[in-house]
Amino acid sequence: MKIGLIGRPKSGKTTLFNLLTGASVATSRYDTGRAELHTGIARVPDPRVGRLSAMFEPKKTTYATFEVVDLAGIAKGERAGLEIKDFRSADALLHVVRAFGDEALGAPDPRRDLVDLELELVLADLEVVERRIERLEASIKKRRTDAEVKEQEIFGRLKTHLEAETPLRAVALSDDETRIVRGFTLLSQKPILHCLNLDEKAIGDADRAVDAYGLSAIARAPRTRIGWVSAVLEMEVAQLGGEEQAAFLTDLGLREPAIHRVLRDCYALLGLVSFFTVGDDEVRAWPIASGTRAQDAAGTVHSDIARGFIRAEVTAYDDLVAANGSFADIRTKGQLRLEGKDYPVRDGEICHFRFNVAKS
Ligand SMILES: Nc1nc2c(ncn2[C@@H]2O[C@H](COP(=O)(O)OP(=O)(O)OP(=O)(O)O)[C@@H](O)[C@H]2O)c(=O)[nH]1
Ligand SMILES: [Mg+2]
Repeated sequence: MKIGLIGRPKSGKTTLFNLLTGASVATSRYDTGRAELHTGIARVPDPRVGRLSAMFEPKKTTYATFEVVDLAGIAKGERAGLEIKDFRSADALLHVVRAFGDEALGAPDPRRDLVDLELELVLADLEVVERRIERLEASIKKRRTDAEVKEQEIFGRLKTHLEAETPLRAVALSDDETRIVRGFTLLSQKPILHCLNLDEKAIGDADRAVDAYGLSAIARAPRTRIGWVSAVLEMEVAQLGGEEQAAFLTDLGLREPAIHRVLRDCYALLGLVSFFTVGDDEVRAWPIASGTRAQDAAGTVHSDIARGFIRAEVTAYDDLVAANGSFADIRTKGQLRLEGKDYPVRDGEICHFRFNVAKS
């Protein structure tokens, strides 16, 4: 799963990309903001993984991850940059919104930037949708097929919404319709997290920022979230370790680095939850779409395990912690459940899959 960073030039996208992925790509005050694309992997902080790892002392501890792509800034009316394939295939968008003053760019106006960006997405989609409708019309004129007539009806409906400047993420589609539309990688259909990049002096009032900038209505829109970070401040936090970092965060009135929350928000925006596998070799968080069946969850571990799936042994995280990691205790207490292939695995469950190795 992949999240795409988007926003105006110099809003702090690359700074945030570096924070999310632990990379160190030059930010644009130093390089001249060439239209290059950065890709990286973000690790999702999860205290449960740390706890399990402390209990099992495995050789290896693996956190859940997702992919991040960082795009060059999109100025108003400049949509060409949105065409990049690696970006269009993102599953969700992280919109970095400048909420800090800048000598060259002036006072911030997050609400304007939000509205402008949504409009760019809508206009980009409108181009795609109109092009598709033209093609379909021409094709139907030559030879009418039910499939194309249906597609024409769907795209016609999307066009109406886009013309009313409604992002498509607010439009309900059936599974069938979703499948038909998927290949067009429509941008306004992707869930979005607008992340206010606050001035470092403003983080004391961060929780009031959404109201202060007049964004409450937008925050309630479907599949839309608003979060905040101060990218510059987080850079300082990231450079400190252990107790120094803890003391610095306390001074700021923060319980944890703000970037941790952004990472978890992105993970949730992508519709992902984690199940865990534990053992002497590895404690690991596996990302799955919320509601994934046990057999498909097994498939994320290995396709052979999905193919030879027999049962999943499932334990709740809290129960395992209470038993201090003892599966013998869990068994005696009747807290180890055997579930079949259609069982929807829930966030935080510890799974052990029983399977047959297929003989060919
Ligand atoms: N004061 C302040 N400056 C910031 C903040 N975040 C980023 N900057 C600065 O803004 C400049 C641009 O940051 P980048 O992260 O390169 O911005 P970008 O959005 O990737 O820029 P483009 O790729 O050119 O669109 C850098 O000098 C950053 O240090 C912030 O929260 N506060
Ligand atoms: Mg950049």
